[in-house]
Amino acid sequence: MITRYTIGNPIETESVITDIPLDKGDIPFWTRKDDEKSLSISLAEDARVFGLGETIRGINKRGWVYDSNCTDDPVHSEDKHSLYAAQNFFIISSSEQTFGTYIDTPGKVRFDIGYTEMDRFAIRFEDFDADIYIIQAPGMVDIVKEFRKIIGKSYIPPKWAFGFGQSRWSYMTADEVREVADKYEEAGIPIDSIYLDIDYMERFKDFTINAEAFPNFEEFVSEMKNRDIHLVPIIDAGVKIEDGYDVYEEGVEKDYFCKKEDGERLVAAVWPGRVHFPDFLDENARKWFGEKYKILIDKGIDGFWNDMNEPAIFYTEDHLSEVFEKIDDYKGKNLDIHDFFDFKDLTGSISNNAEDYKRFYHNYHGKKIRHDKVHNIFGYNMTRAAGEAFDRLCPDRRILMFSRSSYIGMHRYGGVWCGDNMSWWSHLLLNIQQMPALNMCGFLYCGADIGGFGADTTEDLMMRWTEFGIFTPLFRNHSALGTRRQELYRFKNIPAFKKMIELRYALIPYLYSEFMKAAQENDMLFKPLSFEYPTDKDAFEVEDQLLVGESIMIAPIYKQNARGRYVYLPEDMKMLRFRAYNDYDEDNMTVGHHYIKTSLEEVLVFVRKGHVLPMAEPAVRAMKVDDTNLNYITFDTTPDTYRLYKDDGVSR
Ligand code: MIG
Repeated sequence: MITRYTIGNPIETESVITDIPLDKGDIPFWTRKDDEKSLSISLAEDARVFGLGETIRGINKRGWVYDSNCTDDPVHSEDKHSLYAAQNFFIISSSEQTFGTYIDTPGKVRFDIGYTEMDRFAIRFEDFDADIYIIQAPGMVDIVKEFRKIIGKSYIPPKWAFGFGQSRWSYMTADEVREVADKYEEAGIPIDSIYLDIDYMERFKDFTINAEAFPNFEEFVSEMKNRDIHLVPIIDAGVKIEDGYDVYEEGVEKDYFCKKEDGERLVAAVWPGRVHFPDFLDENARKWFGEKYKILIDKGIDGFWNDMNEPAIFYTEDHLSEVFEKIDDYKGKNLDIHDFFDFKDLTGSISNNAEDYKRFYHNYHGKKIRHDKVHNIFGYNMTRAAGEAFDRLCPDRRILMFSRSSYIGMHRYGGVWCGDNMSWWSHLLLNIQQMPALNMCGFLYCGADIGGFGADTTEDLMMRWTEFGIFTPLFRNHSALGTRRQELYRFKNIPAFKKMIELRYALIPYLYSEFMKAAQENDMLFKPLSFEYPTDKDAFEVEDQLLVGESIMIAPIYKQNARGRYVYLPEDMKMLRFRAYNDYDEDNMTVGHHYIKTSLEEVLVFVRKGHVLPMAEPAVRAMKVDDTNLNYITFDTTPDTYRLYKDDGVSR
C-alpha cells in the first residue's frame, strides 16, 4: 500500500510516474514540525535503516547524517555527507514496524539518522516542499517492489555491457587503445569494452573527436567492433565556449544554456575551460542535447558515460572575479590569523561552491527556477536527455548509458558508477555496501571503479576487488590520471586475473538472468541478508555479505593480507571455493558462523538450498558465452526449477 502526502508546494521531479491520489491527512509514522521544517520519528533500539542509494557508510544507515545534495567530491571518506547522488528512498525496520518512505523533492534534504539524538531520525528540509510517499507491505523486499512500481522499470543495457570493461583517464590515442586490446587478447583475458575518457575529444568539446590522436575515428570504431570490442566515450555536462563550435553556437542561438538572474548566460569553468551548462530541465534543450549523441552513434558508438553532471564546477567567472577583488584587499597588508584563514578559504572554496549554484536558473515547465532549488535533478535530466534520444534514435536496440550524478527517476534511462573512489580497501567494502541501496532505488546497472580510481592500487587490492566486481553488472576497471597503471596484464599473476575474469563470463547466464528478472519484476539483484531472512537476528548485523540474485550468497574478502574470513550462513548452503570456473572445492556447510580460509586467488560463493546456479563455459566476449550448454550447481538433490532468461541481448 502506498499513500502520498504533500508538504508545501513541491517542484515536480518526474521520478514517480504513477498517479497516487493525495491523502490530505497526517503523514503516518512521522512527526511534522513546520517551524523546524522537519519530519522526525523515534528509532526503537532494534530499528535499522536501509536505503538512500549511493552514499557513504554501511548497509544500515543508522548513526550518521546524510545530505541529499549531489556533490563532486573525490574523497569518499567516512566524515562526508554527500556523494554524487540524491536517492531519498529508505526503509525503517524494527520489531515494531517496517515501512518505506520516499521524500520526493529536487532540493536539499538532510537525513539525520540517529546522529543528533541516537534514538531519533530527523529529516530536515531546506525548503519545506516535498511529496512524501509512505510504503507499507509485509516484508522489505515487498516494500521495495511496491516503491519500484510507482517509479517505473529500471534501465536495461545491452548484454555486452555485462562483459569486462577497461578504462583509464585517459587512453590518449587510438594506438594506446589498440595496445590495451592487444594486451588483453595476448593474455587471453576476456574483455568487451574499452572506455574513452575526456582526451578523445578535441579540446574537451562534447561530441567532437581529437582527429590527431584518433584519426579516422569511424574506421577505428569499426576496427574495434570487428574485434568485438565496444568503445565507450565519456560526455561531460559543460559545453565549451568556442566560436565555430556548433554545439556551443546552436545552444546560444536557441537559448538552451542556463542563465543568470540578469539574463546573461552563466560562465563556469570545467575541463574545456569556460563552458555553459545546457538547461537539461528545459524539455526543448533536453531534446536538442540528446540528439547530439547521434553524432557518435552514427560513428558506430553504442555506449556512453555521462560525467560532471552534478554539475561539477571548478569555478564560475563571477565568483572568481569576486575572489580576486578580495585578494586585492589583502595585498600588501599584514594579515592577522583570522584574515589569514579567510584568505585561505577564498581560494580553497572556489570549486563546487554552494553560492555558485544560486547564480543560475532553469526554465522548468515554463517557470524560471533557481538552480539550487532543483540541483539534485540536473544530472538525472542530462542522462534523461540521452535516454529519451535513444528511444527516438535507436528504438530497436539498447545503448549503454550510465551517469555519475543521479536522482530517482534516472534509473529508467541509465545506470550509475559510484564516481571517484580510491584504491583503498575500505572502498572495496563501500562498493559492497552501496550495491543493495542502489538497487532499492531502482538502479540495477551499477558498479564502482574496480581497483579504485584515485591513488595507487596494489596487486592484491586489484585481485580482491576483481573477485567482488565479477558479480556487479557494471564491471569496469578505471583509474585516474597520474596513478599507477592498473590494466590487469600489468600485474605479476596474470593467470589468476584471467581465471577470475573467466569466472565472471561463466556466470554471465546467471547474472544476466537475475538482472533481467530484477528489472522486470522490480526486484533487487543485491540484497542484504536480512531482506531474505527477516527474522534471523544474526543476519541483521551482516554488513559484508550479500545475496546476489535468487541462488547465491557472496562473502567477499576486503581486507589486505587476509587469507580467510568469517562468514555467517543464515541457512545450510553449499560452499564453492573457486580458483577458476572449472576448478573449485565444494563443501556442504551448516547454518551459523564459520571461519573460512581463502587464498588470494580464490573466491567464495554459497549456493542456497533449493536453488540452482547455472554456469557456462567462459568465452572471450559476453555475447559468445554459450548459454545452451550449462552446468547446474545445486545444493539439494531436488532443487526447484531455475528460470533462465535468454534474449538476443540487444533488442528492447
Ligand atoms: O574531474 O574525465 O569521475 O571517472 O576519469 C575529473 C576525467 C573528471 C571524473 C570522473 C572520472 C573521470 C574524470 N572525471
